[in-house]
Amino acid sequence: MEKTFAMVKPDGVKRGLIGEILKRYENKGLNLVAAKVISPSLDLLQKHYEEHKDKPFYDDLIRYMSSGPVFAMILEGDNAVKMVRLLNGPTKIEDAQPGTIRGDFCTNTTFNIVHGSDSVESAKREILLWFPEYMNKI
Ligand code: YYY
Ligand code: MG
Repeated sequence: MEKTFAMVKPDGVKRGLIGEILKRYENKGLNLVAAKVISPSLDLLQKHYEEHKDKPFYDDLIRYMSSGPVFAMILEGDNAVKMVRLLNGPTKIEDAQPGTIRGDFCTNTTFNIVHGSDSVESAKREILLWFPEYMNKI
């Protein structure tokens, strides 16, 4: 069964949306395999967003992601990687339709409430980064 890494970002946690977001993933048929509330270290965030380190939005992104605890999850199901990204909605907020998490709960591309791995390879990398205790289980 395919696994992916997903996360409710700091504003989602602050706004009390963990339950709402998890419900959407579970309603779709994805199963929660592991979860934790964590205040990520700068080192963890820099590793997580390594691919974006030279982008103009990088500093704002790291500042935002350091602004409070996040809810980190491993979800499992058919096409889990793709399904989470469909439920999350597109990165560019103007393209996020109502019915998606980003489309329903945010107005800004940076403060976009949720993360989902973009490929099976990224999912493996991110699961090991955020859940190192999972090392022997994927
Ligand atoms: O995978 P996803 O989160 O949908 O987008 P990425 O292209 O990986 O960018 C990571 C993160 O960076 C995004 O969730 C918001 C922020 N960001 C931004 O603030 N401005 C952009 N033009 C692109 C991305
Ligand atoms: Mg991404």
